[in-house]
Amino acid sequence: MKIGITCYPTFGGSGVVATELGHELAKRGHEVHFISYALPSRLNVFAERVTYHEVSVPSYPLFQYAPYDLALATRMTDVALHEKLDLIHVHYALPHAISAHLAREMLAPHPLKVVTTLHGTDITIVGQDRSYLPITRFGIEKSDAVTAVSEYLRDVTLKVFTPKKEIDVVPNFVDPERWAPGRESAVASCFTHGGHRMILHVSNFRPVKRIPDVIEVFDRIRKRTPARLVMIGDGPDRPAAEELCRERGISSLAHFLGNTPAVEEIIPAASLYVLTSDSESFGLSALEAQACGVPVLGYRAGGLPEVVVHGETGFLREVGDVDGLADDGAAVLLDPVRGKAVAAAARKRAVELFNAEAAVQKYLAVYDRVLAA
Ligand code: GMT
Repeated sequence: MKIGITCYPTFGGSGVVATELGHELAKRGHEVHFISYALPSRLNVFAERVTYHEVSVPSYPLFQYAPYDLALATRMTDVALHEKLDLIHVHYALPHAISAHLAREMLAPHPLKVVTTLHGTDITIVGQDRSYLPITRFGIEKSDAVTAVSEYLRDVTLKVFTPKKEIDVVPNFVDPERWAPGRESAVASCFTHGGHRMILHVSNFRPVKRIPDVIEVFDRIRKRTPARLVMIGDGPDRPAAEELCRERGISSLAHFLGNTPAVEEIIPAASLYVLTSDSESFGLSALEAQACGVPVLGYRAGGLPEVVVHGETGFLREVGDVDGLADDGAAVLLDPVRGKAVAAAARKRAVELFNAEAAVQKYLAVYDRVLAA
């Protein structure tokens, strides 16, 4: 099969999922063409059967906002025609599903199928803005197939957008060999020396992540057992988070690493992973942590309960219950037998339920269905 993939290339779960899917499809003999405005951060352009096509968006004095969606549709058309794509799989509805629809219209009667994967805020936040809701619904309805990364996201989509469309759920996945216990690099040990336990958070530091809650949870745990906080990623709420650490007098225990590559070499050294988002359609980083045998502390919100099983692979509390999360976290750190059991269960469930093979087969079944239609 010849598949075009469009995603946001920067740090973020939807681009990561799209990139990993592309690699997995290429490994299985399919030809994959990435179409985006920059090289996706995890894309290996040297992999066999993987090609990257950049979208250039020329500026012009009349354009206050250069129309990326049109430049993308044009590049999709060009790639589809010359590389003979069977379908385009877009990740994140806006504007990708609309651009793909435009490309298909421009190519007609040459056929091009469009598959759209909904990831999160394309449905829960930005897609619900009045300026975008009707066109998000249009993009969903015009797609030949639509998938969502969790049951939760599918249900929200059906309720809010009431599309005349079936939505398949294909949960996100991990490569269980790459995300595995014991794969930490020597560098990670600088956070655990002196008997400190590493408490980890990875995100884009946006309000939805409730970054102050991560620090509150950490501050409570470190009073009960020696610990260090490692914060990976960057975004608008990082300066306030650093300020909060200074106010609490815990700056020397809190390490803000920014957008660090090779996170899989740090996660296995952590004892707990904290993800305190108040809305998370899936929580890919929580899955990656569990695959590395790291229990997750998080809120019972969005699709996270589909990823983390309370009391088994991690701990979930109501949004804002930092005391409860700190109690759960400290309890598991102070009881090594329990800690090992939760870590093992986290790894086992991640590998069994969210492995790449299962997800790729589900996506291939969707592709086969739309191509046969
Ligand atoms: O929807 C977003 O905010 C962006 C998106 C991303 O690119 O990181 O995140 C969403 O997609 C991820 C991959 O499917 C999910 O793991 C995240 O939970 C989801 N983010 C939210 O729902 C806030």
